[in-house]
Amino acid sequence: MAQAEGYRILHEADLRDYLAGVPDLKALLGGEAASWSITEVGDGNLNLVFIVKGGRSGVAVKQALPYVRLVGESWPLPLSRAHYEYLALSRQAQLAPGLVPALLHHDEALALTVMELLEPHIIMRKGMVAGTQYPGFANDITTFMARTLFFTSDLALSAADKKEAIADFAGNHALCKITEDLIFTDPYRVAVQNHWTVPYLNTLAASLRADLELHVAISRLKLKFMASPEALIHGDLHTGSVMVTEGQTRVIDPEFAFYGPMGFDVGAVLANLLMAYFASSGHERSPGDRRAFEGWVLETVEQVWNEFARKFLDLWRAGAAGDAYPASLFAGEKGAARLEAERQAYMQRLFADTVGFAAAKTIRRIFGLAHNIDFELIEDPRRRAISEARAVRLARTMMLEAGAFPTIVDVTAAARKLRDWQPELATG
Ligand code: SR1
Ligand code: MG
Repeated sequence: MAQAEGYRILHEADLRDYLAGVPDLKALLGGEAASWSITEVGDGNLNLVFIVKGGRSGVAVKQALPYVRLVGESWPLPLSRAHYEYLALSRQAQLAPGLVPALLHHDEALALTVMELLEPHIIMRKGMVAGTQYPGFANDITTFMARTLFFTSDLALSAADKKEAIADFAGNHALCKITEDLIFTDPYRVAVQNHWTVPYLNTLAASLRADLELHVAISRLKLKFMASPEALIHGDLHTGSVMVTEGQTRVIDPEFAFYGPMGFDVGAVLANLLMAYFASSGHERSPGDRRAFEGWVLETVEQVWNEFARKFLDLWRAGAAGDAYPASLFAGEKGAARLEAERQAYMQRLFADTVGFAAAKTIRRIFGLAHNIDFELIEDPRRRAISEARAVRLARTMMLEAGAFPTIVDVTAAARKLRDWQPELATG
């Protein structure tokens, strides 16, 4: 595979020499480079991730590979994604300080970024599989989303700045294409990379491929994803892109960032919480032993939407300097009241988008290429299929009947009803 000039895949020894050659990093790590411990820990789908520990402190190093790690060299992927990730992280650090890892160093040619080592944080998805509650998550993730989405939108930016910002991320189209294919297309057609819990979900998989109303609904969402540069979105905001302790939240991995629809990020968070909810019964050691966790998950689903909407609206009401909704068109008491009604209508549209994207994000994790450990770690395939079928049933209704979910409480009530629903499973 031809590689960009100056790029090489770093192995442990090269990385040690490389870091020792960057004076600030050498000093930060401390001690003799030869004694630094270097471990490759990447368990994501795309990149190499190293944890490096020196005599004084540690760092995390992420390097993009020229291909999709999950699949191999047969699926090339531009190294430029490291550039967009660095750009997004820099922007997010300004807009949501303390909620992303500190950036320490970036090397464009090596597609490599060195960041603060998040310790003792763990990937949130792993904690949730173990049944851990994160009481600060809803507050932190809603601050992150409200601030990054509002301040990069036309509500906060001039038209010129917004268009420049769109252009800054427009080259990240290969990553968008992954989303367009893996989320919005493949689960609904025959695709070699699709897989699901066989034989139990065979009938459900076939029904996705035959359901033209669903094909219309997912295609509308795809179009919205492709053609709605509303704000700088993270683009892959699932619970595997969040690192947590009980008290801290850090959002990582924005390599899919581009200007897209806000509901895609909010929907990703909600979908991944809902999948954790449906997977939970599959991780029970005794019947009902995770009920408290499940209650917290649904409470968090409600808080995420409600707090996000409240914070976003507060930012808008506090003074929107953007070129959308010019203040001169909404002067006086009547104007203010009309603008407030419009803000509510805006949030209602955003909620409908969020519900649709959450549904799409769920279906792709059960029938597409990239699954999640919430379901995958349920060892007994029959139990796994039951959890997955419940999640799909909710997702399908959310996608086809968004109007049946006017509020977030309608979503959590529907999820609660499906908690013990017994799906009919295929047998062959
Ligand atoms: C081929 S990449 C598969 C998935 O991994 C990333 O985390 C994104 O979710 C992407 O869709
Ligand atoms: Mg990722």
